[in-house]
Amino acid sequence: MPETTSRALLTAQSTLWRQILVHPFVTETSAGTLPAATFDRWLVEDHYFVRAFRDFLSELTAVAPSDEARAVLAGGLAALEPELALFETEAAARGLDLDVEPSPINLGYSSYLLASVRDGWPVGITVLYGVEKAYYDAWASVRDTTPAGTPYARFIANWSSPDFAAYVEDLAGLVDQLELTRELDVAFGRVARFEVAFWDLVHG
Ligand code: MP5
Repeated sequence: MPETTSRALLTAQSTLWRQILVHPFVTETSAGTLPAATFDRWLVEDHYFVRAFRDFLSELTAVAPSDEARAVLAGGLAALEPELALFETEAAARGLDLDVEPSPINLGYSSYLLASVRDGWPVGITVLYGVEKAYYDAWASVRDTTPAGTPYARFIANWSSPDFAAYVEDLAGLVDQLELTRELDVAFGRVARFEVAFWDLVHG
């Protein structure tokens, strides 16, 4: 069977991808041992990221080449409303102010999402696939070993559910319609580096 474009992108980033899966932020969130202040830092930073990501999805939808692609992206956009509500409920329960200036890494990553759309659909959908695949792979890797009643369970469930898995597979299907180019490899590598840097930043 010939290698698909999505597989080839992942294979090229296998070292960074492994770091994403075994990052202490992920393992400690799963074990429930992540310090509350670290989770709080992540929650506030990621809330900013997800809002920028919503703008990115809207802009990417505007350049999508087919009804099929627009339908997949519409599903992703719809899922962001309950997700942002989860962030806001949790922030209120923890007494966190969400209206704070994001870190430079977060600003860089969020700005890169938006900038990638200017490079056209192939780069934009590759970036989208990377962002979602990173979260799916990380949280699915701990889904089955996370103890019941862990304080962060709803967040882990959000990105490791069967629905999210199907969405990420649909994104892979859109990427697989593209021919692999150096430009796509570079974009996917940037996403992998930003993901590790984001967790390094909040984990400290
Ligand atoms: C995601 C995220 C997943 N929330 N934060 C980072 C830093 N990377 C990926 O994206 P979404 O929009 O929450 O599914």
